Amino acid sequence: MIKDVNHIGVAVKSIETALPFYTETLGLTFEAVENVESQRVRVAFIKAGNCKIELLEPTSPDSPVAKFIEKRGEGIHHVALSVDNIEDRIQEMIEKGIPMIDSTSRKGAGGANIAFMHPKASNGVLVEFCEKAAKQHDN
Ligand code: CMX
Repeated sequence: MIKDVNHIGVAVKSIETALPFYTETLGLTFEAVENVESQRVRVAFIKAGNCKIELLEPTSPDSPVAKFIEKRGEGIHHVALSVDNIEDRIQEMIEKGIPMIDSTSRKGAGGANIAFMHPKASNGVLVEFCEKAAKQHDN
């Protein structure tokens, strides 16, 4: 049911400041930057083999990512797992008694359909289901 790790989300104060570590020091490839208005974040994708690192920069002080950084500092924010048929996967989790933050999918970066589980289901790790959009840039 889980295909692979699609990306790892990392909360940062500034994409511009964080990016050179990944691109210059590690030599990974920067792919794209995008505003996800609905979630008040700017997102940068970095390719790391079959996985991606997704830098998340808050675009307003009331962004959930701004609150995360305020509470916990910069660092790993979520792990996103690739799935097909996301609505079915969400229903499966609900039937298994897993608390979902999203009981139906919403749009994430790259037009993907995404849904978050409550971190109490997974030892404090925020886990995202991620279903590629039909014409998404290989995200
Ligand atoms: N890691 C661990 N725990 C987290 C967390 C994180 N990153 N973010 C939130 N939580 C915890 C909260 O502390 C809270 O715990 P309690 O219920 O025990 O107090 C719980 O999860 C719920 O969090 P909340 O902020 O109160 O709930 P909301 O429903 O308002 O929002 C969430 C939850 C995860 C959607 C939001 O906090 C968030 O991070 N939104 C941004 C999502 C994002 O990254 N979007 C960018 C694009 C995504 C993509 O395409 O990949």
